[in-house]
Amino acid sequence: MKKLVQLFALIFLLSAAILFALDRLNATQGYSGENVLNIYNWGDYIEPELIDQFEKETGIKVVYQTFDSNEAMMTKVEQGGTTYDIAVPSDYAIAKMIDEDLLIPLDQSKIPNVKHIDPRFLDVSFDPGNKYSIPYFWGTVGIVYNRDLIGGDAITSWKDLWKPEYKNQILLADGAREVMGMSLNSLGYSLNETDEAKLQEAKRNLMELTPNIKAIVGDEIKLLLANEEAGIGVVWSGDANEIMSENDKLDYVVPSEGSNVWFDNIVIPKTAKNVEGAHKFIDFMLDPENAAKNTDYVGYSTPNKDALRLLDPEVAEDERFYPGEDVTDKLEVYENLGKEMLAHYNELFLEFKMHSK
Ligand code: N2P
Repeated sequence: MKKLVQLFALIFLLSAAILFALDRLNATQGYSGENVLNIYNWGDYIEPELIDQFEKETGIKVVYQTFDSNEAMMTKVEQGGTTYDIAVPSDYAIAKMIDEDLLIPLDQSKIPNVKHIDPRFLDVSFDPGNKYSIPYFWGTVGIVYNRDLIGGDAITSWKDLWKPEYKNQILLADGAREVMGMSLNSLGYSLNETDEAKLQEAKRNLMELTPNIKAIVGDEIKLLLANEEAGIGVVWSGDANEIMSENDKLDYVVPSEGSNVWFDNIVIPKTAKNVEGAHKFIDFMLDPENAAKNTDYVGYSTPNKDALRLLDPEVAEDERFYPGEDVTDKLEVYENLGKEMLAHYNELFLEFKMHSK
């Protein structure tokens, strides 16, 4: 009997050892734990081939998820349910995440390719010294319109969108800052306004736009506009760039009242499990050839000066998508207005959204 117990104990120990060894083997082969990289990025915001290439070069398996607004992304990261190793917030969202201690300081020694970034995009106010974030893409918010569908005059201002002839013609990107910013700018206010009376005025102004709104949508906005389901879209510049190459009746304008210039940077959330892999990914995306390939595919503006040199000169010279500092200096970056004010912007936007359904 004693022998039998010893035998069972031995079998138990041996199987435990085998299971442990198998688990280690898996980990080094990229099936679990350390060799997985969880990426959380905007929709349509990476050349898929680069993910394959990164996996091949590093042996790291990428798990990829997308979002379509900073607000949606921040809620998910704050909840902490999924532990992302990489996220790509915009300027004000980065400042907010730093404030809330949601990000890991970067180890600059592991990101030598940062030397390819145009200094104009480094050491900016939302992340002094790039302690937490590295530039990925940048752009503006503006209006894409279909010359044939809207007829008449070209659109030049935010105010134009309220014209009665654009009934049921407008698609809006689904972002609280973008839509509230559009309304504030059209009234001549800053898109960082915090005065309650002006914010309420901006909401009422949006309510008046309702008859012209066809839908408030995510990434499908590009398909709908390219397929001429609507004549006008309030979009991020790169989305306009992408569909303009598919439909030559489309044009893009940054409205005369002013607009938003934004910067999307890569960060490592505090909950990251693969910090080493995250640094490798950041450096990989900064390699000029990879960045050029990425830019070609997504259509957004690259902050990578050495990638820009590898692109068709027509791309880099297109003032609509690479406006000079003289233009961008007149545009506003969304400021981190603080947790409560940002929540308030969300509420006002949601009230408008419910109303426009
Ligand atoms: C990509 C969205 C671009 C993000 N679909 C603008 N910050």
